[in-house]
Amino acid sequence: MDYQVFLEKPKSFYKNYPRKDGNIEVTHYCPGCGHGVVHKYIAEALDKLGVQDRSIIVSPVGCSVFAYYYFDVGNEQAAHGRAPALATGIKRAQPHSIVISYQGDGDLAAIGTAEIVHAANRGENITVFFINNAIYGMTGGQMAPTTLEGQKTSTSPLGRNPANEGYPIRVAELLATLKAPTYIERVSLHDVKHRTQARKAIYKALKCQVDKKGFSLVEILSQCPTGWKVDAPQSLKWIEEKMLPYFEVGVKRDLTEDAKPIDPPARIWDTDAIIKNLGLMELDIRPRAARDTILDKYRDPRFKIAGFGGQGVLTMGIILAGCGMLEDYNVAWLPSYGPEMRGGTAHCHVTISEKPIGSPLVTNSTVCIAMNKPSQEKFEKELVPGGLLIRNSSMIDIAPERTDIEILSIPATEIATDLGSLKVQNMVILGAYLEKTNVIHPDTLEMVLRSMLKKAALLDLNKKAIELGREHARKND
Ligand SMILES: Cc1ncc(C[n+]2csc(CCOP(=O)(O)OP(=O)(O)O)c2C)c(N)n1
Ligand code: SF4
Repeated sequence: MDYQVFLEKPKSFYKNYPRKDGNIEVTHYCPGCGHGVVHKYIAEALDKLGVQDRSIIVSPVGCSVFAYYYFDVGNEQAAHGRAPALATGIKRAQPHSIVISYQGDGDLAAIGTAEIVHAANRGENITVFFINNAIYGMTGGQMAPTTLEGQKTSTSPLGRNPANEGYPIRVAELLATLKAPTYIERVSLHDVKHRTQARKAIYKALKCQVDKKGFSLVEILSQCPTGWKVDAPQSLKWIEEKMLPYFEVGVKRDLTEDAKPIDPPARIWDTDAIIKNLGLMELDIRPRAARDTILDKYRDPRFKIAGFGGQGVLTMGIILAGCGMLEDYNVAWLPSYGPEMRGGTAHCHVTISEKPIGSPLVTNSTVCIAMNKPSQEKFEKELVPGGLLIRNSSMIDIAPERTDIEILSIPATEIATDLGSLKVQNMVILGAYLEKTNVIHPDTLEMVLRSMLKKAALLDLNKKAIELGREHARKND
């Protein structure tokens, strides 16, 4: 007998969920939880729109953090509340991708209030699914910004009192007051009729993004039987009786018909325009180090630059990143602040690469610049074999331990002192590095310095320091 399958799992789900050994067919959600229903509607919509292979879901912090075990699409997991910011970055870097920010009410409306408001206000072409279950589910039922007046939670044991905790926030209405969003609707999961509408809204929000029409958000009133301490059927009644009167379902904003599809500009940052703005037009053609002359071992450098606060290590990182940017490399600069502002140690991570950069964090550096002894002790060991250690020998009285790396010692503090300013010890080192590796064209460095240093005397001093660094590297090579 021939069978025809009418009900099947959406293709945008994995066939099995091997999150844990044993039951590979079910999710980790509590019985009766609304998250699973919403997941299903999203997966169905992705199938229907034919965008599974270019979709990326940003998981939040909350019960739905494990979305990556279920959806067979790309995934990034954001820090608490930051999903719209991460989604923005992904969408801008990969405009063709379909990016979903999936968030609970603790995540979106408490710790992440700023991120969602600004993503909506910028009209990012992303889709947000906002699960409003009036509580923090994952952490055991604390009060959320959407907790109802009088609702008892573990942190409002006498019931939410607006005089103490404010009123429940109506996120859909709040965001609908902004000018930029295209589509915002609130739906509910409490009965079949409302679930049908939820399914449609989820599809429509995703279609809005596929059609490049801008920011869309669906707020979903979703049951959390565990947090509400009721059983599954009672949780549906709870939505109907308690939530619906305050959180009115319906469309809050819909410009999907009128909105014109927006194609993102090919480049978000127009470096040529920036150069003009900085008054550097006379160098019309951006210089580039002749890339084919750079030795393979110096290509795509990943730096750890470290020293005392005041030795200019963060500035050195910014200058290097700025140079890389002007030469059309991908760049990342990640400072590590701390008590260094008052004279402790400081360091930064810098990557300059022809390839896309997965993370700004540098763990296996190819270049370590140590401006003082603790920096050499700490970061020398992170260098890859064959990596380059540049050490400020004025401040480091111990020899490097590694024998499998290249070492360039330079008395940068002494040279800078002789020049009359301790402040340029970083420039001495920078000059030495660039002379040795030829990664950045000298004219590029000058352009960056001129954009940062407006006083001619200061520019001259820095240029002299760089030249002395170069000279030292030439003599000691
Ligand atoms: C920075 C940070 N603060 C707090 C937490 C603890 N935490 C984990 S989940 C969560 C709340 C999640 O609630 P909600 O967003 O409503 O999602 P639900 O679990 O209800 O789906 C909190 C506060 C955390 N992981 N990280
Ligand atoms: S705690 Fe609530 S939101 Fe979390 S999985 Fe259980 S029912 Fe769902």
